[in-house]
Amino acid sequence: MGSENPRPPPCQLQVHDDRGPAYPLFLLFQSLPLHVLCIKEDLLKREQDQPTEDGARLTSQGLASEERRAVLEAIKRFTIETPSWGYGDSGTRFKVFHWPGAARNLREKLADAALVHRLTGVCPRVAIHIPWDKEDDWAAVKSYAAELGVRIGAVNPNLFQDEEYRFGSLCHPDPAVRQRAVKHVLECIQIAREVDSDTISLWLADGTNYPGQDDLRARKRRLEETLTEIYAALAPGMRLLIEYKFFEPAFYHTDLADWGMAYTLARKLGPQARVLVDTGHHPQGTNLAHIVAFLLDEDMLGGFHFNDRRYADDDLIVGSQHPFELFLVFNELVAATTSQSQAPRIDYMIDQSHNIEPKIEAMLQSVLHIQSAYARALLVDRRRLAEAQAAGDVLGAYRVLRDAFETDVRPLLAQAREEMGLDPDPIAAFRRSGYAEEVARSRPASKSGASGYPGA
Ligand SMILES: [Mn+2]
Repeated sequence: MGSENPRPPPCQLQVHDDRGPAYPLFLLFQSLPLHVLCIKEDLLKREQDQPTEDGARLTSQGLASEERRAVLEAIKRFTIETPSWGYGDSGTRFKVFHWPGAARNLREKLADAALVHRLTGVCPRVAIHIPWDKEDDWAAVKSYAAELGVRIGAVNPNLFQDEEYRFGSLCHPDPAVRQRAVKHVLECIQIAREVDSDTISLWLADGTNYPGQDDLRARKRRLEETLTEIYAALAPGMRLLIEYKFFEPAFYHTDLADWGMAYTLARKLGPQARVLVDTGHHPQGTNLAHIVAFLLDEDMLGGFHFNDRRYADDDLIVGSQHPFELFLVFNELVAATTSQSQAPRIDYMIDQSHNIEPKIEAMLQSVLHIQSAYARALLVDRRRLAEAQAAGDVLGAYRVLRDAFETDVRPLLAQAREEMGLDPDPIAAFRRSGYAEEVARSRPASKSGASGYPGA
């Protein structure tokens, strides 16, 4: 049971269960009148500028206080799932650099993820990847995670690392290989049952490299067939999130290339299937906010894999390259979920690998950037926006969004953390904690491969 794992610092926060009623933050917003949702950022700015007298007056009376409280409560309830693979060494096909103290197995990954949760208060779930995180005793994993104050989130099957998958997995021309892939996903469903997870997050590396290599329609039909078999094995209430990507590792075509293909298959499968948007899986210039809005309106959005990118699937820190785009995605989420009577369940997950940067700090930075984007989206004055849109006021509408985006939400986020019994600055708290130094001492580097993701 990993006696080499450093003891985590004492837990200071109350772990809230976000698996109860789905997304209570949205329910909270639904219970408030629309004008309360339309936060006036000028009030918030005044409060930040004059944090003593004026701030006290604003927070102690009337609407401003009510608005601020709604935003604070929403921020506190918004949870983010972190990925086990983000805590271990990873790299490119050129080199995997070892980070001193990087987690070497699932238990160490869970310990690091639990620290991220203790510091932020909003990361109670950890996604796992099979077989990278494969263990013999899942009941023991479940209780170890619970001891640490976290639990297992989405189970991610791996359909790209076996020799047999050279020409694909669920779409492979050979039925025996397809059955092997189905069997692996069924094993993941079983693992999910054992760790009390209700989510299978499925990404396929399937595709071809050359025109004519395989029959595209035949591959589509094979995929429908194998996914149907998988869907039938889901436990009641379990979700199958279908993740698309337009290229890589295949370069001519990818069997699940875009949201429309994932949507079509999810629709055919049934209500337990939804689309997962990985923010790094689109061609340059794709409008992510539009895809999110469309899927939300069709109630087909099941979750996110957040990361940022500049050229390909770079898996960089969320919001580090295109913060305005991240804000616009959250703007659609807030807009859609506050106007619906039944809030959809959407899983907010990070999918990153950290090649040259410290793993835990990179994860914390991503969580903070997501919280900033969300908080800013909550500040959008939706009444003013609707008025500007109705009046054809192009730039007026744009400025409503821009005003919210440019609002400094750090004081709000700091207050939310303080109310949760947390340090207002999780990264500073992490740097002070000595955890990085401790794991660098107690986790010697493994001597295995020096290159090839995730071969560290
Ligand atoms: Mn992903």
